[in-house]
Amino acid sequence: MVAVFRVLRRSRGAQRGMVAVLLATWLLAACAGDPGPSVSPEEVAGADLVVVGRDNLQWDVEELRATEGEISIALVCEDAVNHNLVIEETGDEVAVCSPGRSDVGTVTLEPGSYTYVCTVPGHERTMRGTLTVDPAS
Ligand SMILES: [Cu+2]
Repeated sequence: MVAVFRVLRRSRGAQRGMVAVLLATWLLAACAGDPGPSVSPEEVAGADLVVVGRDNLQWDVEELRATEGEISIALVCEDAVNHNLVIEETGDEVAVCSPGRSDVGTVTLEPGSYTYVCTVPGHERTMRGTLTVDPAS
């Protein structure tokens, strides 16, 4: 584990910093023996889209764009609240996360405008974003 942090300390750039933060969160969660699913920081970084759910019941980003077909979406529960990510128009629950954990799921969408919401009770009013799906060129 020391070797991992030594490598991270030498890393440069915001993206590597983000991966380091996610990795640290994942290691802490793993060490705590928390139940529930979580995916590695590499899987989060490899998703087509990444959405963070915050304790103030807001998404970190409210406008996303993707290309039609199978779209992978990573959901990160940054703080102390559970969230999920549901495509309102199709009813697909793409991902679910518990505090400090993350999840990656896929959904297949045709071109159009969709709303991604968290349907945890009390969250749906403020946790709403727009996903624009473009046709494949
Ligand atoms: Cu939520």
